[in-house]
Amino acid sequence: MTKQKNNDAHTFSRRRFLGVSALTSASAIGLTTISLSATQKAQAGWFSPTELVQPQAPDGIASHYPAIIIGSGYGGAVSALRLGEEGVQTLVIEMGMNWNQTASDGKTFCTMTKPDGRSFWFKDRTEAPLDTIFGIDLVNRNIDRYPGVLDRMQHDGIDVFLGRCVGGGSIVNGGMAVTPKRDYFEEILPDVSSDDMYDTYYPRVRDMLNVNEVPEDIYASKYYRFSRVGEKTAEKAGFKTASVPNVYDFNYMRQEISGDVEKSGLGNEVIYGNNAGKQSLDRNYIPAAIGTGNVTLRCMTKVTRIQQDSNGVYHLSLETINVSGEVIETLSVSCEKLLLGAGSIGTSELLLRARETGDLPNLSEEIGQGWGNNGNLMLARKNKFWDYTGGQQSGFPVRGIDNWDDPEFPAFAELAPLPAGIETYTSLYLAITKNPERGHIQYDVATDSATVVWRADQEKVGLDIAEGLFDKINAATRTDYRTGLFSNGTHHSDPFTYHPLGGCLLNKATDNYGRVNGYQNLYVVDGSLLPGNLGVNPFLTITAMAERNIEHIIANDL
Ligand code: FAE
Repeated sequence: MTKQKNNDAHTFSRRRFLGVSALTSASAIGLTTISLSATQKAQAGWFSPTELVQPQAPDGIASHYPAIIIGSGYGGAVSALRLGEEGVQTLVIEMGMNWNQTASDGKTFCTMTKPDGRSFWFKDRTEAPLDTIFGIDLVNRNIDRYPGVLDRMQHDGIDVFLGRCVGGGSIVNGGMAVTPKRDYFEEILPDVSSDDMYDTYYPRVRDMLNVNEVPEDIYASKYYRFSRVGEKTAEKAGFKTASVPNVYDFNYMRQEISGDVEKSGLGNEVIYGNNAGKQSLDRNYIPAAIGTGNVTLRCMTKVTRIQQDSNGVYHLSLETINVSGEVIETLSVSCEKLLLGAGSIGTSELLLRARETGDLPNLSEEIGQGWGNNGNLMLARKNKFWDYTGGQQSGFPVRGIDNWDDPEFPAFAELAPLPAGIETYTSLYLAITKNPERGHIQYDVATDSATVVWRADQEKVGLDIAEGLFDKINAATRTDYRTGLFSNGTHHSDPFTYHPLGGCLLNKATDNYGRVNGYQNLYVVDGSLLPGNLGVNPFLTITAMAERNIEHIIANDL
C-alpha cells in the first residue's frame, strides 16, 4: 500500500491534471478502463509499477481489488479520492460513458434546444420534464439511441431523472449547491454531529466543488431577469427570497456575457451536460482520484450481481456494453471492501436483488424503505406583460423563495429558468415542498429490477403545499397559473423527481457511517443514506456526508 495523502493545492492540481489527461486520452481511443499508466505513475514518483495488484491488459482490469466502488456520482467520487490518497488500490465501476471527447460538432455535450443521442440514455425521443411551449411541440425531439447522459425511469406512480455517466448526477444537474437549514438537519439526522458537518464537511466540499454565488453585475443582466421577476412577485406576496449558491463558475459566465468565450451556461447547456463553466465531478474529484495512481475507473460497465464467499470476499458480476447497448463482455471481479455509490435507486436495487435472491440473505428489511422525492415538483405562473422574463436566460438558477418555516405552506421554491428563445411571460419554479410522505423501493423477481412505489395521494400532499404558496403570489400580483408547458394540460408537472433520496437509511439500514447492517466491509456512500426530504437540493449534503463517512471508515476499518 502506497500512501499518497497530501491535500496541498499543488499536489491536488497535479493529480487532477494527470487524471484529466488520462480521462481524455482514454475517451479519445474508446477505452473503458481508465487509470494512470505505470509510466505516468513512476514518472510522478508516487508509485512503483511493481506494486500493481495484478498486471493489467491494455483495456482490462485486475480480477481482485482491496476496494471496489459501484457508481461514480458524488458518493462514489469522494470515496474514490480519499481511498486513492490512502494508497488503497480501488476500482470504480460506472455503467455510463466517460464524456471527455468532442463529437463532430466540436462539442462534448448537446444543448437542450437541439438535443441528439448524447442527451438521453437509450431513448428514441427526448423526455424533458417540460413538454411543450404554449402547447406547441417545441421541446422534445426524436433522437438516436445512444448512452446519453440523462435517464428518465418510469416507476410506479413517479418518474425519476438520473445522471448515467462518469460523474453521475453532477453532469446533468443544475449545479445548485445548497446547505440545509441547520435546525432541520438536526431534526432529520439527530445522530450526526451538526458541528462536524457545518464546521468541517460542508466547508470542505464547498471548496472542493468550487461553490460560488452570482455577483451583482451578472444578476443585473438580461440573463437573470426571470429571477428578478420571480423575486419581485414573491416579495409582493410577502415571501422572503434567498440566494442559491451554484457550482457554475460565474467568472466564466461574465466572459460569456462580454462575448469573450462561447456561450455555455447562457447557451442552454444544462440537463444534457455542460461544455464549460460547470464544476462537475469530472473536473475535480474524479481526475484527482485517478491522479493518485491508485484508482482505476471502468465505465460502460454495469454491476448486475453481488455475492459473498465464505471468506467474506465480495464477488461482482459485470456486463460491459458498447454504444449500441449490446453486452460485449461479461466479467467478474472480487474485493475485500465494497462501497455502493450507485445512487438511491441503483444502490437499493443491487441490495434488494441480493437479499431477495438469497445472495446476501442477512440484509435487513430496512433496505428499500424510507424513499422520498425531496418534495419535488415543477409549477408555472403567468406574469403581467411588464414583468417579461426574457427569451435568453441563464440555465443556472441562483435564487429561491424560502418559505420553509411556514407551518401552512412549507417549501423552498427555486426560481427556475425557461430559456425558450422567445418571450413567454412565465415564471417557472422547481419547488421542494416539506412533504413528509415516504414511498419504498421493491424488487420484482419477474423483471429482476426494482421499482419505486409512490401513490397519487402522497404526491398531492406536496402539490397542495406548492399551490397554497403560489395561490398567494397569484392573488398579490393578480396573475394566474400558466398551462401549455406540461403534457397533462395543467400548470404543474406529473409526479417526477430530480432528487431521489433514501432506500438505505443511515442508522436504519446501516450504522451511523454507512456500514450496511448484517455484513462486514459493505458500505453505502450515496444519496440512499439520506432521509427522503432534505429541504434543499441534495448533492452538497450527499458529498459532505460521503466525506464524513469515508474519513471515519479509513480511520477505523482499514
Ligand atoms: P448519482 O450521482 O446518481 O450517481 C450514481 C451513479 O451510479 C450513476 O453514474 C449511475 O450511472 C451509476 N450506477 C447506477 N447503477 C449502477 C450499476 N448497477 N453498475 C454501475 N454503475 C451504476 O448518485 N441536486 C442538487 O443538489 N442541485 C441541483 O441543482 C440538482 N439538479 C438536478 C437536475 C437534474 C436534471 C437531475 C437528474 C438531478 C439534479 N440534482 C440536483 C440531484 C443530484 O444530481 C443527485 O442528488 C446526485 O447526483 C446524487 O448523487 P449520488 O452519489 O447519490
